[in-house]
Amino acid sequence: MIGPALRATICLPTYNELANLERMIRALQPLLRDGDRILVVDDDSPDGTGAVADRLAQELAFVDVLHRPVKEGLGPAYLAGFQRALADGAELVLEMDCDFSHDPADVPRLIAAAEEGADVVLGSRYVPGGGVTDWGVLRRAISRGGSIYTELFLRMGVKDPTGGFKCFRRHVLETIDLAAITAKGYAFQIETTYRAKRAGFRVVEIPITFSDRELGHSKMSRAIVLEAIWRVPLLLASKHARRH
Ligand SMILES: Nc1nc2c(ncn2[C@@H]2O[C@H](COP(=O)(O)OP(=O)(O)OP(=O)(O)O)[C@@H](O)[C@H]2O)c(=O)[nH]1
Ligand SMILES: [Mg+2]
Repeated sequence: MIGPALRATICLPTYNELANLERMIRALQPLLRDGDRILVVDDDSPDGTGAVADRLAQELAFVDVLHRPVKEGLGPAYLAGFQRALADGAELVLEMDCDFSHDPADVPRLIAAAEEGADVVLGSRYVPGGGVTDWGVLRRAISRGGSIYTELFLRMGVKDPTGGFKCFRRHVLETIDLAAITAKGYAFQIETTYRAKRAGFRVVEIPITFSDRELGHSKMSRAIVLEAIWRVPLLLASKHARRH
């Protein structure tokens, strides 16, 4: 590590994750260091996830909850979470699914890579040592195809641009124009990394193994895939992606 440990906030977006949220927070708890926090961003889940988040926040000093009134997709939920994490003084801001597709045990490796100098760390399925378990042929094809399509247009040199297990240094989020990002699904993951790259930040991929969720239901949809397909070429044209 270069310098002292950096305070991290893990943003956990939730929509109907009643079966997963408490398990996830309990799994993350022993991995946190002094000052690290978990921020649950719940979009008024009908299954009551928000109430469980409130109970956990009462019980555990390192848990915060951001309640949003309407389900707007992952992108807007993360943007609200990032603002809150930055306002609370986080030096590192992490993104992570709350369905155990991302292994909580990998969090310290993401943080370590940032502390060793990366500006953005991507948990990557498609670098040596990474992978996907449980997925059928169709999901694998969509994911690999999405990575190849993205690289074809954007040339970021990133093997897994649609992944959602990430760590940003606060300076990155302060620099890229978050307010200009309107993407909701995979396109949000691609756009944040693209803006960071275009602004000259150092993006590093570290291998992760992604497992299909065991509990609860996926919110992946055709609309999310289509959004990424039309937004990626537009990013190329976006002048706003440059550093101001
Ligand atoms: N706050 C909020 N969270 C969301 C929203 N959509 C998805 N999430 C959460 O984002 C994380 C990832 O969503 P998933 O449903 O697992 O979707 P996915 O990971 O893209 O797709 P799968 O791989 O099929 O599970 C989970 O923790 C969800 O609860 C949303 O609109 N608002
Ligand atoms: Mg998932």
